[in-house]
Amino acid sequence: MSGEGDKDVIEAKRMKYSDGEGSQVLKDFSVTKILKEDSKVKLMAIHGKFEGANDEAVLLLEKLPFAPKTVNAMLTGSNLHETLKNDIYSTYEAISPPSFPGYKTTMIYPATEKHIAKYSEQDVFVVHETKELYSTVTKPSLEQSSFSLQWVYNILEKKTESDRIVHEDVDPETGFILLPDMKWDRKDLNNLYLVAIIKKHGVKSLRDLNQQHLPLLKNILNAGTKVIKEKFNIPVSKLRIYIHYQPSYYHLHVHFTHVKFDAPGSDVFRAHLLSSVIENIENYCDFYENKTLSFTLRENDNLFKKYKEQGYFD
Ligand code: M7G
Repeated sequence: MSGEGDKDVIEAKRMKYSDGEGSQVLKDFSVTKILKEDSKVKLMAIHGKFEGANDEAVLLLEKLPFAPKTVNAMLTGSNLHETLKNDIYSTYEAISPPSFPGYKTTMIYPATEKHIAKYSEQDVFVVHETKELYSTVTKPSLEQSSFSLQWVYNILEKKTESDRIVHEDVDPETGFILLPDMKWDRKDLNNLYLVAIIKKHGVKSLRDLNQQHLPLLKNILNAGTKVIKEKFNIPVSKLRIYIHYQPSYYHLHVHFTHVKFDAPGSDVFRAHLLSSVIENIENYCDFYENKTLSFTLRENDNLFKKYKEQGYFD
């Protein structure tokens, strides 16, 4: 929880951040712990603090992809330090000019214990959630503790990110807002990542979906793919369109990613193709009420603790 005294500091950080003063924001940041390091996707998650504030922060650092249009200018402006030379082979450590993309930073501030856990390296366990386990373990646990949906409501109420909206359908039952996901740099189309957030409140996840949601799901699929073709010239044959189960945020949303982008959470334990979801419900209206759904949990997840208390992993 934020102490009263932190409020001004937090607000100042927020303002600085949204003003685009990126380089200034991290000046008084200090690292408490490296939560996760992934050399394959070049990502690091850091737990840290700002000088003079009691609140915790989580910072995600991600190396950005090279931009084909500017690669030549980047190379000619770089400083190279030779690290190996052998016959025709040589390697260098390169320092690119300041104007070229270095890394992308995502800041979560103030971060809760759950955010710190979400981005920490942890042991992973598989759960096969039956209909009964959902109602006795998962559902009560979600009601007790899940991530705040404030950012979702801010988008739906046009308080934030409204200038980024790619498409909006205002229908209260079948409507949604399509906009860039926080994970996308909004530059490289090969990494395109949009998220469709439904207007209707109260649909928590895949588990809640039945035939009454078919018009909504079909609308997201059809209108979403149409607008992505029009605005980004990416055809449906290049899109991976899916719903996460379990999601982090329990207000139904659909992920649209470029098929070339190996998006986190696009594996069999998490991603359910929207087209298959629609077909399953068309075939069996209560498919997701009855289906055993498999997913992974990490040892610091609240849900993992609930399953453990029930003796699920014994
Ligand atoms: P999820 O399946 O609930 O959780 O997806 P995950 O984060 O574990 O994948 C939520 C999606 O919303 C993710 O792809 C997030 O990157 C994205 N997202 C989260 N937040 C807090 C924001 C935000 O503030 N703005 C936008 N545009 N996207 C967000």
